[in-house]
Amino acid sequence: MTMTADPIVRDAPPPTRDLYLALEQEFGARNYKPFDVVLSRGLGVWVWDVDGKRYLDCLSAYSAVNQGHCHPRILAALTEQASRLAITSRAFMNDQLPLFYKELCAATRSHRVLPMNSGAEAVESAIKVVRKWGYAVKGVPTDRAEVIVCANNFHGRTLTIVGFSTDPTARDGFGPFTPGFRIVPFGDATALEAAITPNTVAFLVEPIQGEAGVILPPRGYFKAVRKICTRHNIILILDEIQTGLGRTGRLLAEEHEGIEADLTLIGKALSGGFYPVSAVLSTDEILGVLKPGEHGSTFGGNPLACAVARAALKVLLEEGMIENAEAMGARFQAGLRGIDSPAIKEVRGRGLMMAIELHPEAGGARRYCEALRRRGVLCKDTHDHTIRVSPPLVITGSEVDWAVEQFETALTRPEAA
Ligand code: IF1
Repeated sequence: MTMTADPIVRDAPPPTRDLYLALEQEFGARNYKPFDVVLSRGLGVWVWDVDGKRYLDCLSAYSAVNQGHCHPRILAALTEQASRLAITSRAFMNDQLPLFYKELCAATRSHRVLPMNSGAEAVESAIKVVRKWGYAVKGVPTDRAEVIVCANNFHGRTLTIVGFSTDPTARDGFGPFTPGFRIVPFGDATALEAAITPNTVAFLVEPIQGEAGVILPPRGYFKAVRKICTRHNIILILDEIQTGLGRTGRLLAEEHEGIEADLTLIGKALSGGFYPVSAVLSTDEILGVLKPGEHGSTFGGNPLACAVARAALKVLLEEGMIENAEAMGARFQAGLRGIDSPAIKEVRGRGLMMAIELHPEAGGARRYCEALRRRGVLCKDTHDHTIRVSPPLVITGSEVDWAVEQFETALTRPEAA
């Protein structure tokens, strides 16, 4: 590989915004089209770019910084542990993982935890576990296990996962794919029951479909889903990687539905945004099918990840962030619903997981996100016409009110924004 000379001369003045953009253009894979804002600092709900401009972060790294950027207590746990012991491999035990297990099981009423790193890894691990449960416990013939998923799902970017995506952008050009998945409409319990065969081992679903545009389930849907899964002895997997850890105003979004999953996936804010930490939460019967040597990961359950996650969970529970998400979500949604703009088709949300769907004639959500950026608010569009709105759960009432004013200007006078 021929390397070019170091583009950033070490004793030169700090690079300019344009140099950062040029370097990314020259050396980076182009799998994203980011807004051309170059961030360099974050604290709480605020982030600053390299020119010193401040923004209110209404994306929260897709709900990875529910606790706010650079939360001091999580940072302290990170630096203390990193100065003592970072990783041991799972060939040996460490003094953080058992405590992580205990505290996470207590908070989520789970019996067992499988620690992983990325959300997609947790999803992949769950698919391996439920297939093995199907063969070892349910008696499904080997290699015949089926998992049901929903149309418009988003569960990550690995090959198995994109193989059951219904988004052509996510799956086209990456085949062949993993077999053993059936797709049903989200929100339709009758369609779910009709798709079940004797080989079905699990139903994998998001409590609220995030990437699809914050699509809430019909009232009673998950109560019906819970009954169907129990009746047919199939595992209900709730992917709470985005909806979990306070985002919707509850620790887990399932609480709004009055049900309990058989297996729950969490990630993102499990580390407060400091480190990739994910987990598969379930029961002895289900996670008990994994025997030593059958599954693992170099970094899964490492002491640094566990120390960070223990602190992230602690501050989430101790600092009233979940209750704040409920209260500030109601205030934010009321403010957005009060905006009189012909561009707005619908405001959706639960807690601080929100979205503004625009009419197609409005000209596309990215245009309004650009206007918001000029007003000092960072948002992300999804599927052309929807603006996702998900600030950190530490947002205050006055910050919500200020943000709503910027949305009002951007959505009524985008050219003036
Ligand atoms: C990107 C989307 C959100 C997730 C749910 C599993 C995962 C995710 C419900 C996988 C990850 C991320 C991926 C990230 C952007 C973001 C995203 F826009 F892609 F779809 F949030 F909606 N389950 N979502 O939301 O977790 O492996 O990423 O840790 O791919 O750009 P991961």
